[in-house]
Amino acid sequence: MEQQNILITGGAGFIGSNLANYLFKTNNVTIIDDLSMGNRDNLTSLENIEFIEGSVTDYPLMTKIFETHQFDYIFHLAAVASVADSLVRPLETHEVNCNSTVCLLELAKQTQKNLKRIVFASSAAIYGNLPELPKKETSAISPQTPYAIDKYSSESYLLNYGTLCGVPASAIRLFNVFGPRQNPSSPYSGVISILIERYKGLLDKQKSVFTCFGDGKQTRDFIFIDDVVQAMLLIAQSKVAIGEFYNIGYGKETSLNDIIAIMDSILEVELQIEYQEAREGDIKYSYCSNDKLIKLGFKPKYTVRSGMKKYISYELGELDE
Ligand code: UD2
Repeated sequence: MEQQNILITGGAGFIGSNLANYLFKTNNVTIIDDLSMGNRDNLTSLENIEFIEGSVTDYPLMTKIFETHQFDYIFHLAAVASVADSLVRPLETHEVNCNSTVCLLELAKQTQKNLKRIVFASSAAIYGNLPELPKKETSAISPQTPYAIDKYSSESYLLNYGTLCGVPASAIRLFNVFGPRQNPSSPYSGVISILIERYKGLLDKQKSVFTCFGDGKQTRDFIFIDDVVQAMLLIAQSKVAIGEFYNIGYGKETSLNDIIAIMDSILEVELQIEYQEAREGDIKYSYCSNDKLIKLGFKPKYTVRSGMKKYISYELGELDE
């Protein structure tokens, strides 16, 4: 992508900052982030980056941004990413996870003359707990939490209403993304970011125990962030992806026990595990078919293991990014 004007909402967060760090070298990037989960330090440089601290729910601010910029691409990644949070404070999370999308669409319709694509980050959560595996884009939808309902609702606004009002849009349904800059601070943070913290403790010779909810046999479609960034750019630039949604995963299931075995073997240690009751509402098995994405031209560069190696070496300071 050469010299485009790009807006990334949630650009200081895990996925947004990795995207921004890739794009800023050859593009002008505008970021809006309220720093609720993200961190300015996630951005490797502020060159070519305009950083606006604020919320996507601040409609006067969003209006000002849209009236003073012309974007080629918008990546709408800002979200309250915690399912648990959406159960505790559904009105607030609905504002961020759904209403902001309607606002962006309206503003794009009214002000953006050059817009080539808006890409929205939806979630595997919308498939819910139905037994069909792997999840295909044509699989039944069963959103069961405010978080999942909002993600599906946003997706529907984007692809249907977006098409109606002439805003070119695509949605991505993210499975379990891992990699540098994922915030491990909440119990509902990505499990691999929590595991990394436990391994750091172990390597620092502290007492370090990982709490595994359930028997560890639950599976997920873990995908390394660098491949997710490439998938997002591919979708954003593919004309056939307008009005479409894509699963983002490797199409492989890996159990939590296997993830721990991979990390143990890379680090040549043995992490202590304490098994507890499975979390209420936890999905046992989840993985996707990524055939639609592959057909679009997606060529993953990593596997779970090689992505994990890169992540571990980044976290332990051996890899300069
Ligand atoms: C993912 C998404 C979530 C939502 C959900 C929909 C992430 C980080 N979360 O949740 O936003 O879209 O999918 O289904 O991508 N676990 C432990 N110990 C821990 C933490 C987690 O055993 O300290 C288990 C957890 O119970 C689960 C597995 O690890 O069985 C993966 O947990 P997760 O929170 O990383 O991801 P997931 O798929 O539950």
